[in-house]
Amino acid sequence: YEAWLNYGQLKSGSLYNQYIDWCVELVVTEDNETIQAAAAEFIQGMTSMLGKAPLLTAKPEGPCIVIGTFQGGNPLISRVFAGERTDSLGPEGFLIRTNATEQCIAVGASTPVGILYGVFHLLRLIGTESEIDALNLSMSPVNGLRMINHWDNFDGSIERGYAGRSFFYESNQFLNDTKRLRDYARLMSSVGINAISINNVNVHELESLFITEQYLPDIALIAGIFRVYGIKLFLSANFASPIQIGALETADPLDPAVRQWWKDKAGEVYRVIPDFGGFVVKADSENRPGPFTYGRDHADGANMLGEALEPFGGIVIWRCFVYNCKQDWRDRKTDRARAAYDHFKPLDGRFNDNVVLQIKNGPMDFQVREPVSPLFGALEHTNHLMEFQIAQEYTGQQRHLCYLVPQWKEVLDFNTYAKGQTTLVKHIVDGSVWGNKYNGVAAVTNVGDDMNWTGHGLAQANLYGYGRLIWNPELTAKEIAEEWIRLTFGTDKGLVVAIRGMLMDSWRIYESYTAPLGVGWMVNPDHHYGPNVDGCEYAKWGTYHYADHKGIGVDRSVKSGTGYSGQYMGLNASNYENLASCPEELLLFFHHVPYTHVLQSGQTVIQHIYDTHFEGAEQAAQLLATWESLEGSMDSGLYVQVKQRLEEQAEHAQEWRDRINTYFYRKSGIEDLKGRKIY
Ligand code: GCW
Repeated sequence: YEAWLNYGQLKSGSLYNQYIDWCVELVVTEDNETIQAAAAEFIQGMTSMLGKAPLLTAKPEGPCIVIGTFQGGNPLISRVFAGERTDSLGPEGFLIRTNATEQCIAVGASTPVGILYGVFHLLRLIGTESEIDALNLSMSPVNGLRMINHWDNFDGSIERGYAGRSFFYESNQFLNDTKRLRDYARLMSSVGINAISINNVNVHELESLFITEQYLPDIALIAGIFRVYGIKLFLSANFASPIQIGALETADPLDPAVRQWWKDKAGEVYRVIPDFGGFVVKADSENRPGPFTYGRDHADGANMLGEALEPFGGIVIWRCFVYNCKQDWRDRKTDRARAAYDHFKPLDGRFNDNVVLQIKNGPMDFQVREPVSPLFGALEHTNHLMEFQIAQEYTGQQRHLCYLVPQWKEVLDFNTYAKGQTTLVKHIVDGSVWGNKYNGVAAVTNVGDDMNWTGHGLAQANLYGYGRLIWNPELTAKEIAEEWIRLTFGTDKGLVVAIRGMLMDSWRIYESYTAPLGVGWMVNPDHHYGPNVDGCEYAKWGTYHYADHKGIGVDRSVKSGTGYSGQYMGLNASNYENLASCPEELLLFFHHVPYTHVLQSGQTVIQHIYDTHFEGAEQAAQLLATWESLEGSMDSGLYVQVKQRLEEQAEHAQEWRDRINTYFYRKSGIEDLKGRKIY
């Protein structure tokens, strides 16, 4: 339950002595709830890690830890950071300095939340057993908004939730479990999350009422807990609210009465929650209402809400997941991959300053492998956020191990060629390329009321890793994995290396026994779990692989296909366009090829499918074997829980292997060169 904040007892030794020496006293002089929360966290963490509580004091008598804002009047902080240039730290950054003369380790920041982040960092250093004798650190988050989206429903269910039920609601009531909410806020804040939307983007009837006086007091309670930890609360809003919960007959964004309704509504919300973050909106997407009903476009819709929130400093986060979800599978012209770009690129420059578009990382929907959405780089005059999915909807639903940080890193490191030869996605989303006022990353979370938050114990690494990565996209996936393991399991070398290896290999393993070469979607419709090669093939959702007896893949070239590859810039467009230069992991995303097409490895596509599926299933079994070798070196409850999931994964990987191999063997009639068993 404590996850990476379990603050396990450290072993005695030289580092332990170092920590004991420095942490005799904790000096705090400011009476601010966030700084007090930081102090409480430090005392809890140190007491648990060292078995000895630091003494809280305003005047130290010897070596100490001191925390405070630069302008907060603490003389020790003033002396340690005298003459320091602190403006570039920003409102959320912090400094940590070991000062031998003053006999202290000082955590300084411009704001209380900076102090809190600094304290969490110091605890992380100690928890991972790092030296603290000579610290000289300056850290600030790279991304402005570091957001979590919940898809929790008021009835307690969670759309695409794989870790139990909601801990916000049950049976259309607020649970108001303040302890759990506070612990959740601590977890999120410890990895730098500063914004959380607490209800599903599919806003149903009762959730539409969240912005009324009936429920605002409950929401305010959650916002109050979040506030202490530097987190702004957001709500998903129903675009049709003026009709649904107001007395209007239209939700037309250009209708003056509708505009006034939203302005009044914003006023009501801010009276109860003065620092309310704003609205997240899924409009004209998968049957949700939106401006299209009134012949208006997304800029009209988003700007109307922007205008209403503007006087209060709120923002509108408007999702770009807009596509035709009633496609006829016979229609080979419409390409869902094109949709976000086709809808939003023409609107670039028309959005208000406090409107932020939220774009899924890929053009389809969080598949195990997709190209990066071509909207990154294409929007020069519009605030926008990246949207990732921590919830493993298509990546094993927290029953399979799939550490997603390497995937997210690939996306962030992608070169768009948008402004010169090197224009990486991470520099677009952090706002530095176009100078966006609002920037950052959001992600659909993977938590629920399961005791361990994420169902699969190792899925906590994705939650932790998401926060750490978007705070600083320069961290490597391996560093992040290692940090998480050390904080969660302790610093035993063998354990760290083994679990790190499992995490680092897991995405590739999952990819290899599921959908080959970027084609995606070979899952059961509705719940999206498990193999079903044709599960989405004749569906209305625009999700096809077009396998026949000769070949497979979607031709998205400009020359002969849907033209999607033409949405990219620079070398990307030509690389994807041409079969010869298309990166092979995305081959079937961009091209339809015969099974006999020869890959760079010298193997045919069909043989590649057979090989990767056999290997993937073997590697899944190996994950289990590695885990079993760790028995006895960790808490047995955790060991058993993860073991059960890995057993399921190993077994289920065989199902994937056999279904996919059999399907393609029967379609193609081509034998496996290695003569393995295919059914
Ligand atoms: O991937 C799809 C999911 C839906 C989800 C939608 C979205 C919240 O299957 O469950 O709806 O994406 O992102 O809006």
